[in-house]
Amino acid sequence: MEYTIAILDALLDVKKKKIEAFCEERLSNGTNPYKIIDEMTLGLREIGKGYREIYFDAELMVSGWNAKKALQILKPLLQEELRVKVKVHNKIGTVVIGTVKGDVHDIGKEIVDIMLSSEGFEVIDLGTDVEKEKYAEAVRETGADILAMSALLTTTREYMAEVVQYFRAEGLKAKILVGGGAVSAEYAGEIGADAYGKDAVDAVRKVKELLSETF
Ligand code: B12
Repeated sequence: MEYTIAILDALLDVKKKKIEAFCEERLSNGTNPYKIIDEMTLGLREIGKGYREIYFDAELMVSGWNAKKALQILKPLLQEELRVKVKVHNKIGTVVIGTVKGDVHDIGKEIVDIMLSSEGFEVIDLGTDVEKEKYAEAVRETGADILAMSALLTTTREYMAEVVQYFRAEGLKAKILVGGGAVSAEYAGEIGADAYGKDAVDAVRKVKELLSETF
């Protein structure tokens, strides 16, 4: 799937009006909200590709704002599906999620949160710029099975290694899943994380795999 001119236009609209119309137009054509999120992700990546050549900090900020607005519109629709699924599944596992210290990118993390919740997992979202002690505290308090960390910057992904070491040193048993634009399967292996997820669908698959290893 390719990014579309329509999503680029909506994401880059400084008046922040087009994104709503974009979502409404797609929804009225019967497009699944998940598909709209996919289209938006491709648009954001395209903007990222042109960063410092075609697009600059202002465009990054506007696209981030518009993407969050779209998630606000789409989340309740996804939660409708969620309610139906959760009834079927009951509680099947708890995941603590957060973007690592120094990193404020949270759109991808939110999509992962939505997807995991819609599969019936309980998700505790710690937000962005999360320190290792806070991850550990949340895992201890909730008895979470999985810690999921996101990083979009090559400079902040290094903190994931610190969190993994801290969890092991503290004897925390939660499995550690990592993802985000700055992370790869190879990097996940290097830092001793238990799994890597390349997107939100893969995140759900990996969480299920990790849980089946646990029980
Ligand atoms: C929007 C944006 C911003 C917004 C973020 C708004 C927000 N609320 O998130 C703002 C303006 C704040 C921003 C700031 C900066 N940004 Co920025 N940003 C982007 C941009 C264009 C889109 C990010 C995004 O939302 N992508 C879409 C989401 C859906 O994709 P995703 O996060 O990768 O998530 C998917 C998967 O990775 C996965 N996933 C994500 N998290 C997790 C977690 C787990 C556990 C799992 C399993 C999976 C998973 O699932 C998601 C869904 O499929 C990217 C470009 C890009 N290629 O992504 C640059 C980008 C990430 N930014 C970049 C930079 C440099 C910056 C700044 C340093 C710029 C500056 N000069 O200040 C600052 C840093 C601020 C900070 N301290 O964090 C660089 C990073 C380069 C690098 N490799 O280090 C990028 C790649 C742009 C570029 N090409 O240079 N940015």
